[in-house]
Amino acid sequence: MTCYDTFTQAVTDATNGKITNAPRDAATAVASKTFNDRINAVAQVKGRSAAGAAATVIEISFEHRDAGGSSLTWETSSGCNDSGGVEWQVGNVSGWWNDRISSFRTYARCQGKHWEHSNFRGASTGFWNSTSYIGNAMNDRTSSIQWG
Ligand SMILES: [Ca+2]
Ligand SMILES: [Ca+2]
Repeated sequence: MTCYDTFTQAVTDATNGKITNAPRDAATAVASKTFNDRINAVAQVKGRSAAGAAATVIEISFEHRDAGGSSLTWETSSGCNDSGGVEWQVGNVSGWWNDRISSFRTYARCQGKHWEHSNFRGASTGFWNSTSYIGNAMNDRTSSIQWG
């Protein structure tokens, strides 16, 4: 996990330089259709390999509701497909981000399912594209995530 001074820098790194002019503020960025479309546009479609491909952003998680506070950008080598099942997962959201997430937005045809405990146990959200508030049952409780 890497910390960045600005969201712009985080996105530049996450996309391997494909997007270098994202807004400095993550909340502004994810509210922008232009930004969201560009993140999706540079995503690699799962199953198609591309040498030197950009890293694909599959979710941006936020500390507070309404895309507020600190942000965490989840990147993978490709996005999700529409065939069901789980394409990506993280079994342990460790460190400062454990039990912090209050809102999120997904990209690259992925939907995110947030779990209360590590290794996909306890309460969970559904597979959601985006939420301005993860709900009282899951607020500040995410400890693992699946994307499909
Ligand atoms: Ca929070
Ligand atoms: Ca938890």
